[in-house]
Amino acid sequence: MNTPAKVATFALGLAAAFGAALGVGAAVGPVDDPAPAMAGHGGDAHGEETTSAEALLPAGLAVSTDGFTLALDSAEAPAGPATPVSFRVLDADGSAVTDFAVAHEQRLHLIAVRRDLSGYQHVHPTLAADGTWTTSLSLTPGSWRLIADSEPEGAEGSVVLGADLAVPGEHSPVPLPAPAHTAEVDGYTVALSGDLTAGQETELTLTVSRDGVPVTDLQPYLGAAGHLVVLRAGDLGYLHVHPVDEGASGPDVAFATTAPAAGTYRLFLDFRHGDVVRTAEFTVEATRG
Ligand SMILES: [Cu+2]
Repeated sequence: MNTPAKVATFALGLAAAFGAALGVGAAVGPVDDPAPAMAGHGGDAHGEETTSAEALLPAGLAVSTDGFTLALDSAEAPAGPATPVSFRVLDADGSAVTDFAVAHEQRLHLIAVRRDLSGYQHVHPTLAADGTWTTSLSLTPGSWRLIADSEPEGAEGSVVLGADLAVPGEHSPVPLPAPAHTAEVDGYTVALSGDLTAGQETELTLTVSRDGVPVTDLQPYLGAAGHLVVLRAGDLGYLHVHPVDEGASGPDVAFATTAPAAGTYRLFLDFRHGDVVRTAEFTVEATRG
């Protein structure tokens, strides 16, 4: 792409982002002229600029956002197959939140993953009356990231908070597996079709089979035929993923998501069959939009 075309595309993206943020669509100005959109960077428009920039950031990168903070009871935990971990979600006053809305059948979804993207776990901690969440995690030595996805009372939707958990001990980082469109787990084969494209919502379809036979009786898990989590390699940014058809039972399960930028992402599909939840993992490269 030549430079003027790049600039025009950038301006178009910017205008679209501001249009969405302002809710004014084409009223922003001619899309081939960057000036009207750039004018938004002036003093009064600061809030809009922030909204636009945040729209390009994945969730889960901050320990505090939207007035809420993820407070781990300890920033360090021992390695082990069932290490207890506890934490609280604090509100703007520093008080532990005790009331959470249910989303995907749970009041809080906790993702735990080592910073090299190994050891992925998706668990549902238990909430005590004082606002303390507890669970147990299978931890190996290394630096872990905990991502809590919930809707605390007073929030206007889902709040995703992330915190680091250090697990002492010797370890070697696990290299990220190469990009692939199929994953094997426990005798199941999961095929991935669709791509990730920076800045564009795309549909990803995962197809589950066993011994070459499509699985058509996937059991509902968290209110859908599967639950997909997408994390960005490099910073573990967390993408929101929406099931396209919550009533699907397989073999296809479709999701829609938007990669914020080109780069490498790791996909984790949790699906339930024969009363067991399994996770299929894929490395996917998001292309430039
Ligand atoms: Cu969950």
